[in-house]
Amino acid sequence: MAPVASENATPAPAAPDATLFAKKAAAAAQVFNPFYSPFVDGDSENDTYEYANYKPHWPDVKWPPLGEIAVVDRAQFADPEKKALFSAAKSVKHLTPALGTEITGIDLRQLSDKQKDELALLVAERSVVFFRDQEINIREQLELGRYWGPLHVHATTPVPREPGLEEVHVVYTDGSRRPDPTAFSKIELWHSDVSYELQPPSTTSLKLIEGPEYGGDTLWSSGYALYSSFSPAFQNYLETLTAVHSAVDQADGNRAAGRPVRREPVESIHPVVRVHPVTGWKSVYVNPGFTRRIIGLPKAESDAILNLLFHQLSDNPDFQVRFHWEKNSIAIWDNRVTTHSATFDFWPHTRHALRSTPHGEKPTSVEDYEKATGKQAKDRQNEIWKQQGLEAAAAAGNGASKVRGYSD
Ligand SMILES: O=C(O)CCC(=O)C(=O)O
Ligand SMILES: [Fe+2]
Repeated sequence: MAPVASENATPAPAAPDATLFAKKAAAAAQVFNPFYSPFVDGDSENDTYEYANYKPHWPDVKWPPLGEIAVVDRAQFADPEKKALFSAAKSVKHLTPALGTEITGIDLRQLSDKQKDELALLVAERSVVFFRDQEINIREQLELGRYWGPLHVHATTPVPREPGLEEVHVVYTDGSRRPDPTAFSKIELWHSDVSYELQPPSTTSLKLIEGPEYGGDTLWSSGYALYSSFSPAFQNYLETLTAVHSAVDQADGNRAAGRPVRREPVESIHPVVRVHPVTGWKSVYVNPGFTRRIIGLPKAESDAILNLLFHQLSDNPDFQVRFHWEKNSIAIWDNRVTTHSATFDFWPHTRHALRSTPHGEKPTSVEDYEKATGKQAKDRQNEIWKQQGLEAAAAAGNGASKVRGYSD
């Protein structure tokens, strides 16, 4: 079945095809807003699809609120050179200067604890790390996630039909629903997972188990790079701010779609700039999906600042990496220092992925990090320039030359 748009582009047939029109009408009626997982009717008995047991399911259950959870960041135990991980790999390739590294020659089922610690550190530094051809199954993927932190269970997004997998977040769309561009804008799809929680996620993994040959890419944007991009005075100002992250709209959307909300929605106040506990680097921690306002500022100022941050993270390709998935690709990202957004250009193909989501620490402001550790929080870009023997100010330009070259 071809997308409706391209069918419309072809010349009309001599005689109207009633079946085709009926199909088009049905498809047009069954649209979805990707901000909320599309409802797929659960006919589990007659489903011959290979991964039918991992198709989305919304159990009608109630869970208590989440309390504080003890977490230990495994990356702090890692060899900074990551020799155990890198010596086992066939290749380690950085994809952009800001973020994203692809590793080949590693089977994620075979990692030693030492290698898992090093991988957590690599993810903290490079923000997202990709692997292909991974046979790891969802229970093993959960175990790997659990090594990095206690697993989050989502209040609204689907879990697999198969019982006992409530810690899995299912990503699933197929030809029965078409993304509805009237229901969402691209910018609002950028998010950091469940950032409204008191202890939002850290080293998160998503494995694609079925997907289109092309399309359905995911983009990540670096909060470290976003921080580094601003002037020192604006960086200092952002470091003084906190913002509200809210689960309310997500819960309301689910209720409106007739689906259960398993845990009542929460709102949390997090620092606008958080420090990664292991790298010590500063990262802008707001996202269009869940960050609603900056505390204590006039609304116009809060809106203007959030608008700038949201537009920069979603518009600026220098902060981003884009990954094309293949079946059995897995991405592991640090939700503390990135935002991400999927593309929805692959209808009517099926795309199906499973996520394991460890809790991280309560986000730490620059002030709290420096008080607690006695260390100075760092700007990642400055640290890289220093390693390269460059003065940060010189590398950033000292303002002497304002010629705007635009060469083609
Ligand atoms: O579909 C994707 O690529 C990403 C979906 C998503 O945002 C997630 O699983 O966290
Ligand atoms: Fe996400």
